Amino acid sequence: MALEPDVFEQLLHTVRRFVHERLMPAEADTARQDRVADDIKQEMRELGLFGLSIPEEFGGLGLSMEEEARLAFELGRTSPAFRSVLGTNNGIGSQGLVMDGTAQQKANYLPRLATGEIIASFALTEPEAGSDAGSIRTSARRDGDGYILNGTKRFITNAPYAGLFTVFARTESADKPGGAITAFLVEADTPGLSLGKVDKKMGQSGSHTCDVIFEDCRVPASAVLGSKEGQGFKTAMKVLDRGRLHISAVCVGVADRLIADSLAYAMQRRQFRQPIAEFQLIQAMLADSRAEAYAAKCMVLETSRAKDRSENVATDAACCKMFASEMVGRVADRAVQIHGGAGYMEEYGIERFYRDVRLFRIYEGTTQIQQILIARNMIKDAAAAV
Ligand code: COS
Repeated sequence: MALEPDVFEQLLHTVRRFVHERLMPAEADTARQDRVADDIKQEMRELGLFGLSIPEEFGGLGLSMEEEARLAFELGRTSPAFRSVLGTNNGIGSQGLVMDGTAQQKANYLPRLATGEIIASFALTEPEAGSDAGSIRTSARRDGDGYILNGTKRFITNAPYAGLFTVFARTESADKPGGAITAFLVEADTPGLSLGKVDKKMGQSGSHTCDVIFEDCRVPASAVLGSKEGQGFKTAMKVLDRGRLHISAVCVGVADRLIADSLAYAMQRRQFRQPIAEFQLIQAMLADSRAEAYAAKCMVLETSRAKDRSENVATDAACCKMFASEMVGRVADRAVQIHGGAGYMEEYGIERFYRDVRLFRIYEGTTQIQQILIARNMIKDAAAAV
């Protein structure tokens, strides 16, 4: 369900102002203190930003994918750490519940996720299972009217603040000798669930990840997402299809920001008695960045519209994630180059973006995983057409 066009334009305008007036001025402090200030988080709640993709009946804004992408373009124009605060409630943390949860599970959790009262995290990755998501080892053993979870999840975004985890674990299965993957909704205060120490990262300071450890952690049978065992892998894949589009949109936003900063710097910085923007080698970098960001934007919007028409966008979402995340890496590299020595200095903030964007090529599926997905689907489609 999309919003009325004028209501959406108003929201877009409000978010744009919030990004410019509140978030951009707070970027350096957030990075230095490695913390998003509580008053900023509160303003995000008041703006409804935790519930962008949660249906209206559960208190969210129920944006269409296209609307969400357009909003993510705006949120991308500042440090990715800010977007990360609300990223999991809108994306991988809540979408399993939205797509596959039972009516009772949705009613129980979605309203609180939409307001930001609780933070949701997606616990798939493990020490031995990253790209190969199907090989997770965390186990969920049936025990009377519940399950006992054991295992460790790694690099879990927002885990230090999460109230709810969507945990992927192996349950026994008559059809699959190694067990099937089942998703569980596990509340953070469940006995047997503990957190590791917060990871030290290369960038995106202010956003946090850590291990989530399950030691004989008992959950009721009602914690099985959708009340169906063995559906977890498909849920994870569907959630990631959507998440990849959102991340692609954020990449476009960051690229636009870096292009704007690079252009402003090039027009004001003088060398050889003229602004460096007059030099064709600088112009080439600006033009390449502009064209690539525009291409990514078109891809994201086109794929988002297809998703809103309920088409299968698994291949195109992977194309978007691969292209947009690689694109923003190139744009950030050129931004450093255009800024020269200033680009390397903390004070100008460009080096921070350069480090921040490196993650986009890795999480929610590496570039190499996207390549595999795209090619595999091409081959499958071609074989099916014969
Ligand atoms: N939507 C719905 N179902 C899907 C799907 C999708 N997008 N993709 C796969 N499935 C289904 C398949 O149809 C298949 O179902 P059946 O068993 O009924 O045939 C099942 O899921 C297994 O799919 P597949 O054979 O493709 O699984 P693989 O183990 O080969 O996994 C990749 C493939 C590599 C694509 C998967 O492991 C992956 O996406 N890895 C990256 C994980 C990731 O992004 N991690 C980041 C951490 S989360 S921030």
